[in-house]
Amino acid sequence: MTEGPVYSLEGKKVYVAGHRGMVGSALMRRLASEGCEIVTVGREAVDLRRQEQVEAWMMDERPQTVFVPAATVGGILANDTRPAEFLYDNLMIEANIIHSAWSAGVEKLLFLGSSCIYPKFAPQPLQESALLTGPLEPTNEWYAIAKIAGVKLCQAYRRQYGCDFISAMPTNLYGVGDNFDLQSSHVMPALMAKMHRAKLDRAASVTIWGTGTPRREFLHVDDCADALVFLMKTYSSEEHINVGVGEDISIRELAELVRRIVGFEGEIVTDTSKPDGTPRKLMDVSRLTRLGWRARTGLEEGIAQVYRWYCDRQLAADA
Ligand code: GFB
Repeated sequence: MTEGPVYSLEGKKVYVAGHRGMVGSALMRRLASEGCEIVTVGREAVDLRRQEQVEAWMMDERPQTVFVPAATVGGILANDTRPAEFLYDNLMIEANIIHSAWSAGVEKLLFLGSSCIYPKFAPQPLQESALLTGPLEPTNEWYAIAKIAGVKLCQAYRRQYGCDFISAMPTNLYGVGDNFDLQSSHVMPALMAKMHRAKLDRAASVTIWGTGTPRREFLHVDDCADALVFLMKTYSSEEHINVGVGEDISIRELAELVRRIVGFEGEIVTDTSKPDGTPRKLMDVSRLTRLGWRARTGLEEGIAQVYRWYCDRQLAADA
């Protein structure tokens, strides 16, 4: 593990792949103060699943630095019901970007995975060394397999070609720009949208999926973007590194917290016909902490900030 500021972004041409997504847009905001030139390309011009389009664009633009938050993502139900998309899209996106980054002589690349790469029953908190030590959670094994392949691609290009390609594994993320569609979203935006609607409708209850007992860790996307820039500058190693807060909460507790912030006064009921997924996904963030980074946004403060943004967006949409 390399420590200390070894890679400067100043004056660099930096490609953010997936700049319109929640993490990509947070990275764009965070990189604005780094003195670099940011380059992006929309899906209408380059489909990241198409090898020749990605290679042609990369050879033409020749960025020096690449962040790879681009991915097909979604919550537990989307992962469980769209396995082909989660596996194919993510394998293609990462293979195309990583291979063409090597061909175009990119100096440094950071690939983004997810805490679901770890085995379903890995010891908690999840250490980086738990990777590939047991079976995966079935609802998201397609996404997990693709993301594990991404980690391995970075390692392979590092070993064979000496590329400075690294991987970061963030925990569950939330923030402005999230997906609030109830079928495909993650739990945080789903709870916010459901509670908000129920408050307006003066509904008696809101239904949450599963038993409410699984535990999850939530990191604000602006903290995540800050960690990714920090790692780009200071981290250079074959081993992937966890990014999180190191604290978790049950889904039932989260629902109660969101209910309070939104101001919904009805009941919370559970729908146990829906999957729980992994019982617990708490990250061991001691390697990142030792490097000198820690999250700044408290959970309550973060949810309140996102809820204000959500309300403003709803008002604008209704106007
Ligand atoms: O956020 P989530 O969809 O993803 O669900 P995972 C987390 C927990 O919240 C599960 C429960 O136990 C859900 O059953 N939950 C309760 C809900 N109510 C709801 C709801 O209305 N909507 C949703 N979506 N969940 C995903 C993976 O797993 O997390 C991905 O499938 C990825 O691969 C991502 O890793 C970060 O944490 O279970």
